[in-house]
Amino acid sequence: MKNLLLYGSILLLGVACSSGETDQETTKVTLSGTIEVSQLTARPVSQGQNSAAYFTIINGLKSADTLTTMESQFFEGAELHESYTTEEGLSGMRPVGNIVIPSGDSLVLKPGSYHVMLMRAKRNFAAGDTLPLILNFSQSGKKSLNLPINRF
Ligand SMILES: [Cu+2]
Repeated sequence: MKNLLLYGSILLLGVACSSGETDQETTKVTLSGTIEVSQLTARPVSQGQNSAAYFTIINGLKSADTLTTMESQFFEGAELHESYTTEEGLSGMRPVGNIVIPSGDSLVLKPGSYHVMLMRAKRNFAAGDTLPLILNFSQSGKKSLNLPINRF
């Protein structure tokens, strides 16, 4: 009888906790349990030249994940860059190291901001082509993307 009462109060506690969590829903995205990548696109490129890839990463995991490296079989190198403009109006870009995406947060790559710099293309990519790119995450591993080429 004593045990039954105890069990009952634990159950009640459990219910109280879970309803409390839903009230405190402050994350920007729903936790789907996966990393999702959307709004994929990349710039046209001629062999030997550089391209840039853009997309949005949504972290639907219950924990943070880190974008570590990226690779494409059709480019000699690929790295995460950030475009910047100084107070003097000078603009440029610099490599960004590993980037942490908190749980329920997103990372937007777009022109003038974060982008994947794709270096020295091994072939031409024109509008309408598809460019394969692999993203490596510390928690969720490899993510294979196919980016449609678009003019900007
Ligand atoms: Cu760049």
